[in-house]
Amino acid sequence: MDFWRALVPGSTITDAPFGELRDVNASVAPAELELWREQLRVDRYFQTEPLLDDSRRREMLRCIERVRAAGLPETFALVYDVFFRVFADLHPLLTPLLGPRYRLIPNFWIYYIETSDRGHGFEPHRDAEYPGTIGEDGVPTVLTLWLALTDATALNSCMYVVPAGRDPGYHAAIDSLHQDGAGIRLEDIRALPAAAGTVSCWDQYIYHWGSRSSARAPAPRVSYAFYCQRSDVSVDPVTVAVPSPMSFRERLAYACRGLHRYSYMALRESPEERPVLDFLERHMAGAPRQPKN
Ligand SMILES: O=C(O)CCC(=O)C(=O)O
Ligand SMILES: [Fe+2]
Repeated sequence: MDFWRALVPGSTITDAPFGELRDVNASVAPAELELWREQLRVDRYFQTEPLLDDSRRREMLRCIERVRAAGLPETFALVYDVFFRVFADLHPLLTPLLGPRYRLIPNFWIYYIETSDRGHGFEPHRDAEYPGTIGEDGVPTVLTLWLALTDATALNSCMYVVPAGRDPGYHAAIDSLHQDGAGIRLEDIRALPAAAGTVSCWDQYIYHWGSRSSARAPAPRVSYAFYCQRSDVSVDPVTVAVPSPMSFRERLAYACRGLHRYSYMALRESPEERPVLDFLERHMAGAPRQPKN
């Protein structure tokens, strides 16, 4: 822990990373919420205006830059409280959309897309980890939250989605979790540029990807993503109450869980990566072999 504290002086690591959400007094306008709920029901995604507290956003960026400069995967920045403190900004959005006592599914990823054409986001996919997560009212019961920590533009890699109604494979994916994006027309692809501080949100089945960056991009695209779910559905054995205490070791375990789940494309290609995968498997939350203490 001393290593992490020295790496980003001023960014705390405590056992209560969420802070006191009861005191949150920020709010989201009811009319806006209704529009987003409707867009979630029809298109299965929406984006807010920038709503993250700016000093928190900058602190997250600082942590990510330091972790990266230390040669570590950016997702380890999760050890710092600020990545959970940000729920103060999200709470007024998530409570009406997912109900009180919504839970965090700790499938985290921090994206840092460099300003060159080597940098790119996740390839086209459906998140599709859990089947049947659409409520009776058509509103998703599990949401992906994607927080823009820098401006995400067409030049530095923004998200692209295919609104559900324009995607011939969308409905079958709800139960089958298939990844196929066949039959999508190019004109139906929607770019989601996002100013820093914007929250983008989608369901488990929408077809989406992060595009390729370019040397002409003025700044890297940095974003932070995870899932949240209603409290009355059960899709994953590992979920976290918001707020709740969380130890340093648990946060490391969640970082390992995210890296193991989402870096499979990079890691499984070569035998040299086996020791890294072994490490992640040993330490991640929800793994067959749990950390010893
Ligand atoms: O940021 C990206 O490139 C992809 C993000 C994504 O697919 C997700 O968070 O579900
Ligand atoms: Fe995704």
